[in-house]
Amino acid sequence: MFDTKMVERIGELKKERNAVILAHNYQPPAIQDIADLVGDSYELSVKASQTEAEVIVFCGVHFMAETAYILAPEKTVLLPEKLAGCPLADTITAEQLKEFKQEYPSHAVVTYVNSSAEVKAESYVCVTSSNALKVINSLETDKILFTPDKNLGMYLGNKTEKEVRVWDGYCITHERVTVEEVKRAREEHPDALIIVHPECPPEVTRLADEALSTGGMIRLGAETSYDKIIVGTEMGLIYRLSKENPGKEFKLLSPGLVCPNMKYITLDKVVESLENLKGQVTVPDEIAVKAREALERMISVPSGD
Ligand code: CIZ
Repeated sequence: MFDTKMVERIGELKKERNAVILAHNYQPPAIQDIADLVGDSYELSVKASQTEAEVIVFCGVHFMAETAYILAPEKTVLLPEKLAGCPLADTITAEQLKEFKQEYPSHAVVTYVNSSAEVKAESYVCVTSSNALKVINSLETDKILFTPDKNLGMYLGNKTEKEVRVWDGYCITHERVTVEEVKRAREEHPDALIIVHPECPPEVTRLADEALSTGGMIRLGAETSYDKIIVGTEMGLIYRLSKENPGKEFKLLSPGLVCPNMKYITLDKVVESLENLKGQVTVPDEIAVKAREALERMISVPSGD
């Protein structure tokens, strides 16, 4: 089927199934274009918890679909490609987190939303990069165990007065960005603003002009007076930034900023998923109940970095 036929078919199936399509900012252009909402994990979680649709097609990776199910267990949540995982989420298991907690029993566990449902269930609160600092500063305790992303955790540790101990996980895509790439971008584009994601290594975030979540990058893209912006996050965001700000130039900081997991979902997989309700994601009740508490604490703190 040609793309236009598939887009039409998706429209028909959406009506038949009473479905909503949510797509992460890192999804390929064709998927962003058919989505009802394109956003970061915070925005997509809020939408999942509030939608009146009966079916949620989640175009992203597995933990995002799981999060949608935990927040809206009465809905059918579909992930059109089951291989779409998150290597960062896989860097910690619930068992490992239990051991980490035993080592630091007086610390509160703050978990990045890029984590499994089981890990969320062992956490006090979840965060996204857009509200992590606000969440940490809102907690009564001064001692934080941050999982699983060490780079985001160290970034937050430098921004807060609190003690932040980090788990040794990282995003393989953001971890690849180097200091040399930032220096080269500065030399080649002295008139540009350089923004990076806080999942990048600390030496990279230190050299950039700003470290921001994808939601923060979208806001900055619209508001900045710079007309050239070098972007240090997954390439999918460049499409949205360029589409929403046609007068500005957005360039990818590093050719390595491609997450293969975010590219698995295609239009034909969305059609197949909606036709056959293929790729349903669920979470056992006992895990979902505890994970929901941590996610609801996250959602109660507004995003905006
Ligand atoms: O929170 C998210 O959606 C991710 C993975 C990155 C970001 O900064 O939006």
